[in-house]
Amino acid sequence: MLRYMTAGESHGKYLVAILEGMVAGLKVNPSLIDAQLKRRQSGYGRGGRMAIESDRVEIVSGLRKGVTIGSPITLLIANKDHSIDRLAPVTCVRPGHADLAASMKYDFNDARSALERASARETAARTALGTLCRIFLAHAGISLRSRVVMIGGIEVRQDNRRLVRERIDTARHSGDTLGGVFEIEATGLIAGLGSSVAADRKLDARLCGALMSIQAIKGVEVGIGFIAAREPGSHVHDAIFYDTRKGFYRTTNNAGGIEGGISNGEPLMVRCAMKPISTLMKPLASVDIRTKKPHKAAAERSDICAVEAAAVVAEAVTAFELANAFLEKFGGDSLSETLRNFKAYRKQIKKF
Ligand code: EPS
Repeated sequence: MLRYMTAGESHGKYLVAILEGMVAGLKVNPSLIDAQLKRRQSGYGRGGRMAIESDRVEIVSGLRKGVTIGSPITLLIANKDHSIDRLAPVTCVRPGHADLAASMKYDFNDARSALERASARETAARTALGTLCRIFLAHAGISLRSRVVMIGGIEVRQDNRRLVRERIDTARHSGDTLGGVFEIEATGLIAGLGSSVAADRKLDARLCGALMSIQAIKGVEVGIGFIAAREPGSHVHDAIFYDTRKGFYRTTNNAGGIEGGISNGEPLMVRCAMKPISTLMKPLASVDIRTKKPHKAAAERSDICAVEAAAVVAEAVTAFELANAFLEKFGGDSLSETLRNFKAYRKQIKKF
């Protein structure tokens, strides 16, 4: 079993991730993690913070000579802006952010203490640990990618990038923010990851829960998702074919690669809906939590649109869930043992 924990505040000294359960014998090239951290910092519409930070990972445990040794792996990302103790209090809580509910929950009269951890800055830590999982998955031929499908109501295509940028610029000039939809695809999966018998081990349930845990994600669908609800079964389910060379295959993938809570060998297709960033430069009405008087919500440095970044985070989060499901199925304490088990199962599937 793989598990992780992250720690760190948006303007604290470090973001930290501890990954436990990764097999021994995995060679880790930190520059692969840095490349994903850089991708996470990019995208049109990011705020001033991204010009300050140049996220890089430092691995301080779990490796010997660049290779995992089975012990917990600790990943650190230093914050250049670590001004947490100097930052002004936030009392005019932002609608949409954790500010009000988390201040009530933890009994803070300064929402700064709540928002520092709730911030999407935490996703840098998850991107780092997810990339480690991705390095592991590559050994089994599994790869992941993502695509932004829609931003602020405009479908994103190769030929309309300018239009999308203009939409983001318009939002910026009017003190507003934008959300969107992105898609994650994982290929190279074998049938049988997850569970068709235990609710808490269903691959779709775990994936959707994990993706919903990414800041600002409000909806997740697998395959054609909500569209399946309005179409007849004959248009929804993917017919099954057999060929002696290819084995079992489909010509459609409306199920998004998961049937009955387990991978079916087709590409995994998941879509996420992200709400607009909740910090508005033209703030909504709110209330000062100290005076209880009406006051515009706080407006501090933030992004206009971070959908491209969220897609990178979602790749990493998906990689963790797939690596976890993979290790659950094939077990093993070393990479060679896990791959041996995997190859034996692959042989069994080929003969089926
Ligand atoms: C983020 C860093 C943050 C924000 C953003 C994500 O930096 P700062 O708050 O210092 O400007 O840009 O956080 C939020 C959108 C949020 O709501 O907290 C990052 O590294 O991704």
